Amino acid sequence: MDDSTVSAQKDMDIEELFLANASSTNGVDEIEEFRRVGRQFNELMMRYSGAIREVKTKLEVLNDEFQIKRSHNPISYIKSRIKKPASIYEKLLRRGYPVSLESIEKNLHDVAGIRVICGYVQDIYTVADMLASQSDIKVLEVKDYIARPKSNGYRSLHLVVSVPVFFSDQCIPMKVEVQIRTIAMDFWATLEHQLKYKSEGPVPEVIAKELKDCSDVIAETDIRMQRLYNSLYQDDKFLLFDADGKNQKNI
Ligand code: 0O2
Repeated sequence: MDDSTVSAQKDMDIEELFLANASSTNGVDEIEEFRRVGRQFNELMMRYSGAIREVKTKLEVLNDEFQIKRSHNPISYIKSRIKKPASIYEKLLRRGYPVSLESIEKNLHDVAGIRVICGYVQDIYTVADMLASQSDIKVLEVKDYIARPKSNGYRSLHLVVSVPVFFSDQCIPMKVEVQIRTIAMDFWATLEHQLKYKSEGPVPEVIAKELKDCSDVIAETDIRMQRLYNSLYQDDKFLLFDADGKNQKNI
């Protein structure tokens, strides 16, 4: 299947998607089978949605506690989303994974996604540490695109965590990708994503360079804002991670 076929299917729901890709949809049994898969898919998405609520509540509680104890909210706001069926399908194909419910659970880490937007860079690591230290949270993966930004200038801290979600008859550990970034990093990533989406094919080199420059300016501004915060709240000294991920640069 080529990319144009995949994108033409963007707005279909998963049941339509499976039906559209059936080798034959004549048999009643086959249609019933796809309906069954569709129902199981919805159930799986419901479980991811439960996982998002669990992690979001944890973050909100931590933020409230921080406000009371430290008079500072590390979290400005939180966004969340369940990956759309067509994006799930597209990612499975792009990565060469089988298109099945088991494969979604096994191979995709970002079906349930939470984006945490913080004021300062230090807040990002504070929030990540507070979440990771909870006894029912298991950190499966950390990608620190702040210590090591992507070559295009993308900065953000990504955690893939597993959280137990309780249902009527069982407790299931579910994966959630938590992206934590400053307001400035989010501003850049949102606009970069839109520009990338608008440009058909790869972004022209001159635009890519301009985007990278903007990212560097934003990163420098984040550091200056952190310094301002530190100069007002002397006790909250912050060590910025260096390129090897070690705490070295005191800002
Ligand atoms: P959307 O629309 O956000 O869902 P993995 O999941 O570990 O197998 P992947 O998918 O490369 O591998 O994970 P990674 O590196 O953690 O990045 C996944 C998500 O981070 C993306 O999701 C984006 O949300 C964000 N991201 C990563 N790189 C960039 C970037 O260069 N620019 C912007 N704007 N966002 C980025 P999706 O699935 O691409 O999209």
